Amino acid sequence: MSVDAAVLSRWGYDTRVAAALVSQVSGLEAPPGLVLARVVQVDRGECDVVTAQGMLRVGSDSVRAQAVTAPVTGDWVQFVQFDDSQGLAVISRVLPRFSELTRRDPSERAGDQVLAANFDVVGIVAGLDRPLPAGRFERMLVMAKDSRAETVILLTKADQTTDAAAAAETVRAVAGGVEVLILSAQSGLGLDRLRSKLGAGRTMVLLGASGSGKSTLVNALAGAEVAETAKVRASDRRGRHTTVARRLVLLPDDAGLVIDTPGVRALGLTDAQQALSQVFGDIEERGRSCRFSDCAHGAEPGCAVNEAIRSGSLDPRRLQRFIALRDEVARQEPPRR
Ligand SMILES: Nc1nc2c(ncn2[C@@H]2O[C@H](COP(=O)(O)OP(=O)(O)OP(=O)(O)O)[C@@H](O)[C@H]2O)c(=O)[nH]1
Ligand SMILES: [Mg+2]
Ligand SMILES: [Zn+2]
Repeated sequence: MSVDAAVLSRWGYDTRVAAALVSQVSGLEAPPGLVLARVVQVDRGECDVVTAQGMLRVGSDSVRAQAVTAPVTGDWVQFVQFDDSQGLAVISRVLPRFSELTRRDPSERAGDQVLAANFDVVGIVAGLDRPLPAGRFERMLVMAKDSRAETVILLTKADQTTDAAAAAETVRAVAGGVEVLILSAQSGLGLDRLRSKLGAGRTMVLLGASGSGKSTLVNALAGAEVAETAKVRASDRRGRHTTVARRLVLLPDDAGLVIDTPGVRALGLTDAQQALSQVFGDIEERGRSCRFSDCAHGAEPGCAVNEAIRSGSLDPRRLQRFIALRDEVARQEPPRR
């Protein structure tokens, strides 16, 4: 490992990044003196990146640059280091990602939006100070599974409820085997278990509604106020969209890295067919016994899924949520050729 790589390993440099580095540029001569960096934050066409020499601001103009992909938080990139007088260095390559969190653009005008890249774990955060809507979990679970990283559900603010264990059971019922942790940033409950999901060079991205407690968890892990937090509205427990940018935070003592994200307003889904079957594997399993192999589990005769509902072994609301998500995914997928 080069000296630079050794320094950057705290920031997540590992064999996957090394492989991505050499897998690059077929036919394209790599310019000499490329600097390797990880994107900490993207801000209006510029990026804060970390190199072996420290933090730096570089351009992310993907038109001027050869980069075909727009860099996002967590990306590994390379840029040409100019002599200081030449102004802002511009990223010339974004390395292939080993994981990415994607949502459909809420305005529906642009295509998919990549929220973060190159993380090992997705932490789906929900606050126990408010009701836990199963539909929202399933939606976030599909996104998380689609990202190619490990998933964990983080039920935080356990100090705000009298029965955290019961809430966790409700979530486990839709979580399809995903680990559910009960946490409190206030009392410190569960934080050691959360830390064990991280560790040197490992990155976790936090996903969840505004006010669910993501930034507070980042601060608890960091042991310092590194992220801004704000009270939720007392009237309806809704958050205030306090965090405005996705930011990669290096935890002290080589405890790993966390990407804090703003509360997502609209969670679109993308190319999520496979992830959908993971989250709703039980429905798919039952569907194999339907009379028609392409049964949509609507009014078809001999539908094993609807039979499971009649017999009480499947929650009809779960089937409704499955159908809604399945149809949403189908609308987004390009027609099969
Ligand atoms: N009692 C208690 N309050 C918490 C806990 N975690 C977070 N909070 C409070 O919940 C509120 C919202 O927390 P944030 O961390 O700002 O939420 P967020 O998910 O980052 O929200 P956005 O940045 O808007 O997406 C703050 O007032 C926190 O103090 C907890 O474990 N216990
Ligand atoms: Mg926040
Ligand atoms: Zn069926």
